[in-house]
Amino acid sequence: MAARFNDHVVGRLRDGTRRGLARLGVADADIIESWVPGAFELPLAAKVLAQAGKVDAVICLGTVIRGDTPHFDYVCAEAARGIQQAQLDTGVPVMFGVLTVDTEQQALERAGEGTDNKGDEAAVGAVEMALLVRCLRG
Ligand code: INI
Repeated sequence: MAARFNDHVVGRLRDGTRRGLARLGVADADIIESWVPGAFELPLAAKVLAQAGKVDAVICLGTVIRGDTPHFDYVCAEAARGIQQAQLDTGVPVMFGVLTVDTEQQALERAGEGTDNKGDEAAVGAVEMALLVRCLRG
């Protein structure tokens, strides 16, 4: 689940996520990619997808860059809170692959071409948590 706001960065997070999933053996055909307007909308879309019962994990990607107003704080806080709530409510792991940064430069540094990419980190976390949840359920 990816947020279009700052999509020049989020596209790089998406690419990092796909590289990470491919490295871990996840087939392209097993990935559902959907977009929402901004990070604020990630929790609802993640929860609906998780509730549909078709996925082992959800990866939320977004980039929130601090501006001159408190808007940043509201978007970050609600994205983080809602994403955590989505995984607790559904029992499906939901990864927080959302950059919360002061500058675009900081965002780009965390959306690199290798494993220096928050999307890659989220991919690794999603596979680990999906396997763990499956194992714990027996
Ligand atoms: N959404 C983001 O994903 N990143 C941002 O940096 C951002 N800023 O700066 O405003 C942002 N705002 C939009 C927000 O996520 C919602 O889409 C919007 O408020 C409509 O609900």
